[in-house]
Amino acid sequence: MESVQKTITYLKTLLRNYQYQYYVINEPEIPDVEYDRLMETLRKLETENPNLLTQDSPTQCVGGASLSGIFKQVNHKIPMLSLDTVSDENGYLAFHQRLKKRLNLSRDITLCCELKLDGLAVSLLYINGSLVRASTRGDGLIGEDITANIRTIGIIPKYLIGNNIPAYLEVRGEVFMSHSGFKKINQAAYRDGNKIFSNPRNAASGSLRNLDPCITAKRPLTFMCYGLGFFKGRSMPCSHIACLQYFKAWGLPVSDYTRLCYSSEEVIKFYHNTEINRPFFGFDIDGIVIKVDDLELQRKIGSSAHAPRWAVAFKFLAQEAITRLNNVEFQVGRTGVITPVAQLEPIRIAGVLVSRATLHNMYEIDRLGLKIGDNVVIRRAGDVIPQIISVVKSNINSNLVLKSITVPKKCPGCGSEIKFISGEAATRCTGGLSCPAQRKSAIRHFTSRKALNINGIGKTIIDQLVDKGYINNPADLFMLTIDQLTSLEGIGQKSAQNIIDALSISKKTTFTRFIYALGISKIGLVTAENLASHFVTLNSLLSADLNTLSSVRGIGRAAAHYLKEFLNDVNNREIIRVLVVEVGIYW
Ligand code: I6G
Repeated sequence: MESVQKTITYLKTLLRNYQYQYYVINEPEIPDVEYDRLMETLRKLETENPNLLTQDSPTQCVGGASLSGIFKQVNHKIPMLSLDTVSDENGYLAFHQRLKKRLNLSRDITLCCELKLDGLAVSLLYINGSLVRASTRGDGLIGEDITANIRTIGIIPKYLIGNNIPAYLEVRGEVFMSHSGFKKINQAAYRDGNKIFSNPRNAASGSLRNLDPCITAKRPLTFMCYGLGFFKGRSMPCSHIACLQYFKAWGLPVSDYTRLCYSSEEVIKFYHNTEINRPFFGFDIDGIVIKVDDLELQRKIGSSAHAPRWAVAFKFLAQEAITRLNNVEFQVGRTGVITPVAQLEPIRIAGVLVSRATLHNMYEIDRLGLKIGDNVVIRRAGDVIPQIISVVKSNINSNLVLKSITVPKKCPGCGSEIKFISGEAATRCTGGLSCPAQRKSAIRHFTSRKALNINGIGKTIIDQLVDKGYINNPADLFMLTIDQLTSLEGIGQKSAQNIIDALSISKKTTFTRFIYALGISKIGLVTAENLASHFVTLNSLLSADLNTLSSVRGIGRAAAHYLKEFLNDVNNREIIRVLVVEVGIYW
């Protein structure tokens, strides 16, 4: 018992310190996954030993105290509570059961399901339709006055429009930053030597709790309403969803994704669908929020000191985990761009074993301050390639010697010179198609599923074919013989014939796939489709000038330039001729 008490005291001190770093000075020292893990451990110990639970425990507090003395204080007329969380279906079903028991209803309860945005909760006060004050949640009872900063966020109306607006209306919601906005401000910060933010949430928080509104104004912040606070002077509807609809009619931003559910099965379906859509929202969410929709029932159920009992946050499985960076390998892509790839101590994240992560470019390594041997936070979101989010600064294993990462001076594929392309923060091999690594990548791209979709020819086969000198470009694939294929490791007569057959089948394709398969810089499937429908024939594409190319939808100046350069190259034109005239690719 004594040792449990000691662990609880230790965890409380640790978590209070992290909460201060996170909520007050906005400089978290540990990643969110680590914080959540410690909080969960403390919560579990307190549940198992209820006599050791105290009101001042971090598990019982909403979060941040105020950055005292800097912003004016605001008393919340109705406390801005936190949310209880569940992290699996059983946890959710237990919440659902509790609701039914408390309400003693035989019919199903109508629930309102919303996205749980990963931002900062704020309260907006409108008096007679004008925005007069905005504040942070703070400790739930007292927040900070951030009106001047909130006024710089374009999407938040300074004046409400429409009818029946209560004279006094408090609206609550979340301020957050999109992935594209985050990327933009970090690129600018890197260029100007300013502070780099570790994630969109910190960027939003740092931008909002900033003493100079002119700085906030330059930050791409956005906002979404999630609920009603105190109001006076007019009645409001009696359901949560209707309140959100009123907000929308008054010009406030609300999510179109919100849905009503009428059973626990529907809620769980909504949860899984949202998880599938998660990588495509363009902003961070960490779960869904489920609320009893009827405001009268909400009042009946009530709240604890720190969270309403009528709502719960159903969090997604952690998509982040901590592991060690073992090495960084430099890969040469089909256009010669050299990309650092992290080799990791394999780790399971949301059920998938991850051993590699993209690092994009050297700027990313600099931004993260990454060294070989570091413990790093890895995020895996849906089908997207895993990414390194941050370095765990408090590396406990401190007797490990960390090694700096250096960009190779020559191309790792062919030894040619390397050129830095400043506009793209990329490093490129100058060897062109004489670089075997580029040739391999270009051929791999040509055979890939979205390109000519040639089954049975993977990376290892292409590597061997290039290394043996059997192929140098995509057109050579079609000249391969059974003897050449069976001379490769692991290829028998039958597999060789299957490859020949697959190559033959792939000759019938579409103009879009053909353009995409050429692997031109900045020409993805969508731009290839635009080019195909604009030019219709190969000859008109080949003879287009720079102005015509850049007039095509989705083709910017950089893409038009790469396209023209590619199509002007005599070697490329010859490969295209062989593919169409001699191999007989058609669409
Ligand atoms: O912090 C929150 C985020 C999102 C919330 C919330 C929410 O709904 C989508 N809803 C409530 C009721 C509370 N906090 C207290």
